[in-house]
Amino acid sequence: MNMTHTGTQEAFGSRNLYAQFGYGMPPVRTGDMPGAGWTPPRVQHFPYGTGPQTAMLAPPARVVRAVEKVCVLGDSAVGKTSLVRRLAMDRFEEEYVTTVGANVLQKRIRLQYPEQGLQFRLLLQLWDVTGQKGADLNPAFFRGASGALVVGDAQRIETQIELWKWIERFRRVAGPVPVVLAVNKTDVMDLGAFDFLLMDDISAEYDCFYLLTSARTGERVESAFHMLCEHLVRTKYLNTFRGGRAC
Ligand SMILES: Nc1nc2c(ncn2[C@@H]2O[C@H](COP(=O)(O)OP(=O)(O)OP(=O)(O)O)[C@@H](O)[C@H]2O)c(=O)[nH]1
Ligand SMILES: [Mg+2]
Repeated sequence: MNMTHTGTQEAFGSRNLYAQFGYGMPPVRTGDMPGAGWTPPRVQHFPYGTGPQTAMLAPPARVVRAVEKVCVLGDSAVGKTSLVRRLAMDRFEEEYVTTVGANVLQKRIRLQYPEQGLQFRLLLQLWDVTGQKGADLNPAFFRGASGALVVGDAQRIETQIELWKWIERFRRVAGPVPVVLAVNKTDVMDLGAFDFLLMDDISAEYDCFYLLTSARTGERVESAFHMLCEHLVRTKYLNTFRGGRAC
């Protein structure tokens, strides 16, 4: 194939093509050296996104901002307040002060979806709801929630058995929105008080995942909330997640 008379080579000269695209200089032959009257070739400017240098860059992501209510539920003293405090303030307290009613803290979370060219900036309103199931538990705490983190205690099997009741109580008011389960206090985990099969069953029954967390060490606390936000965005905005079943 004759490569000597292509338009590109006529415009730039083969040596300058090498220099422009960073391939290094070709072997210099004496006959190629510019003599008197040689002028440097014009540099070609490509419009943004059309040239060989920029063809591989992804376009900038479109930003979607949203405020989402997320509930944190589970039996008394499983560590709900501690998980929310760890996420929002990166702090942990040994002292147990039970929550009366509900407390609300906020946390900003960003999620990238390069395939869709979207970036989600969520302002999470974290509703840390009391674990007391008596008159204190107001269904208004769950109303309008986009998802929930339902928490059990790795040292107390009875709090894990109760998880499904919390999911049902929650979805009866909030609808079939995403739920993530957290079995908390893995730093002091008692393997005799933890049942993998039970957790597998509840997760399968209610279409959710579970994680083992520790509010004390911070282990998987961000992952648990991130996973919940992932499901939330996929169901509510991208429509690519199979949401949990209504109860
Ligand atoms: N070792 C250990 N202790 C924890 C962890 N998370 C919470 N705790 C302790 O467990 C106790 C109860 O924690 P809270 O976060 O107040 O529990 P809660 O679920 O909000 O309780 P209620 O508000 O009464 O429903 C406190 O003494 C915490 O310090 C953990 O990951 N590891
Ligand atoms: Mg609390």
